[in-house]
Amino acid sequence: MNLPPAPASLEDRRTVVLAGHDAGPVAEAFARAHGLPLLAEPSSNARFGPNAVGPYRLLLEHFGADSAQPIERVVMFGRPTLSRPVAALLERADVPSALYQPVPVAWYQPGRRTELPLENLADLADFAGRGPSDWLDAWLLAGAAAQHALDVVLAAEPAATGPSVGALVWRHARGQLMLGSSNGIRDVDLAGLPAAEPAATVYANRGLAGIDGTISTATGIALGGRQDTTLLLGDVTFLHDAGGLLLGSGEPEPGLRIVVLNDAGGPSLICWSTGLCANPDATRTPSSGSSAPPTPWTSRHSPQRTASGTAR
Ligand SMILES: Cc1ncc(C[n+]2csc(CCOP(=O)(O)OP(=O)(O)O)c2C)c(N)n1
Repeated sequence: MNLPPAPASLEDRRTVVLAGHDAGPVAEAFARAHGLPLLAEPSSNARFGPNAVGPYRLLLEHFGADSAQPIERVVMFGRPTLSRPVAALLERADVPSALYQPVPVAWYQPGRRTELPLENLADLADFAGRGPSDWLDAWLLAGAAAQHALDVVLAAEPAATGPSVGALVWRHARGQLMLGSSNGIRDVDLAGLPAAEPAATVYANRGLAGIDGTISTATGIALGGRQDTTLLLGDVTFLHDAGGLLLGSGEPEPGLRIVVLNDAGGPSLICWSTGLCANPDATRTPSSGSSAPPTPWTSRHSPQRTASGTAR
């Protein structure tokens, strides 16, 4: 998708494009047309292209109020749900934000959210302005440095970690990709390198981020989409819906690859039961989390292996 380049008459503004769940490729096209950095969650289906900054979550402070280049405005597509730094940015009264909302969405309740809803791209363009010449470059440079630092940390960790598995799944998934709650999708948000073009259509249960029926949902997506489908999910979510692996006789076998991040039940459960993880972004580093190192179990969804709880 392409949009016409932003007219030169628009104001120069240090705006960021935030693409939350279900934003769609229009967010990428908008960022490109306006020369703005694109901060895109994995299930935005906009995490690609030359303006996308993968580890953006680590950089919001770098472009914070006291920095040399503070963020001035936020243009939002879809619903961001994944990280506290993003929530904190949206809460800032000194950074106006607007939401592209061509049709009403259930989660946007006027009076309860601060973003200005705008129905058309022309109004959004006026709000966003154009990125000053060094704005996008500053983000891309900082993004490359953060990605390099992340790669070094992940490479130094001999065991599989959530972010390292998430990055691999993101890189290799083709067709359709479903990302489970709660850390699977966050690991990809942190470590999944944006590609030039989208390689897979991404699905996730956001909003309440339910773990119910994750395997069943991915099975339906695989069968309905008739494409190779990958599901990344945590061990608790996997066990919670293990019944979803069962296929009745005569039911078609989905082309579903399941990657389970086995971290022995943590860290969400550890956070909840101990209250120690008030800031998951600070506590879930590649080398922290539960006491057991995560082990990815991968399996092709197969009816022969389902009933006995397989997927080793
Ligand atoms: C139906 C439902 N019940 C409870 C929750 C709360 N919840 C969110 S994540 C989670 C545990 C997920 O654990 P796991 O699958 O191991 O993933 P990880 O936390 O390791 O990413 C639970 C119980 C939920 N999201 N949905």
